[in-house]
Amino acid sequence: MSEDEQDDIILEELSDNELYELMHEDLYDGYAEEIEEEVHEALGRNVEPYVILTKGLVAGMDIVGVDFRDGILFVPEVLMAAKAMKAGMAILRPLLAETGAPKVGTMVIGTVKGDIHDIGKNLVSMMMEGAGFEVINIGINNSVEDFFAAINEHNPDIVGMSALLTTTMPYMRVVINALKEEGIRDKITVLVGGAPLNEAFAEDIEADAYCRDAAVAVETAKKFMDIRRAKE
Ligand code: B1M
Repeated sequence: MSEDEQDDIILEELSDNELYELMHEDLYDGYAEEIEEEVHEALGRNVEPYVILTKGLVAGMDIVGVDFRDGILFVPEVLMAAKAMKAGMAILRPLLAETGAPKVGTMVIGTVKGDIHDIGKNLVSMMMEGAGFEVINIGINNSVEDFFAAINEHNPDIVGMSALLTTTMPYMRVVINALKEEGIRDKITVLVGGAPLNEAFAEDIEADAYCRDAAVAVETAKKFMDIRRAKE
């Protein structure tokens, strides 16, 4: 959509579904300011932040992903889309985190070495905070040493690893093997996620569980916390 066409749109006149479709288009075009306005519009209608996140932002990013795969979009355009996505997420983050839930546990989460994708990991991080976890998000491109530095400092119940590339997912095994060598594997629950992973891979590298999306990550983390508490 051109900027002129964009100017003609009156957000208040759109139905919720039309608003989500507009968000998909604006995410695709990398229009961060428009995304911010649309997120505010949806919030003004009392739409749940999680619904805006999934129906507006995540669904829009899925479309970007398909066209990136098919060679219709290239890295600079996808970076713009990612920037717009982050602008929307920044508005939703405090709302998703402000549930006032008591602290459930502590999680260190990072994207593994060689991988700079962080949107999904940040989303998991936001949702975990919203569910009452203390989350230490160590960012992207993390080596074994980076994970260990965070583990030693924060003594987490859970370590979460994210990988979006088939070339970086094997690094998760390197981290898990290092935990075993240090003798701390049994003390930490390891959850893994990212688009190219699946349950069989998680089992193969001896992670505790694969999490398909952020909601599953929260459910799984809570389940493992219950098991840990029962053993205490
Ligand atoms: Co990249 N990229 N990218 N990219 N990129 C993918 C992953 C790709 C599938 C695109 C494609 O071809 N269709 C493809 C990988 C192919 C493969 O490995 N088989 C790819 C490629 C090839 C590349 C480059 C190599 C491209 C190049 O340079 N030629 C390059 C690699 C850079 C690097 O990492 N070294 C690259 C670069 C980039 C950008 C920088 C432009 C940008 C990243 C920006 C950023 O993250 N700040 C980017 C993006 C945005 C994507 C796509 C389009 C979208 C990823 C995303 O944010 N999805 C992606 C296509 C796709 O995945 N469909 C693609 C939205 C997000 C909400 O979902 O990340 O899956 P996702 O997270 C979900 C779940 O997976 C899960 O929960 C999240 C929320 O529900 N989850 C976890 C994720 N992590 C978890 C951790 C957990 C639990 C659950 O821990 C407990």
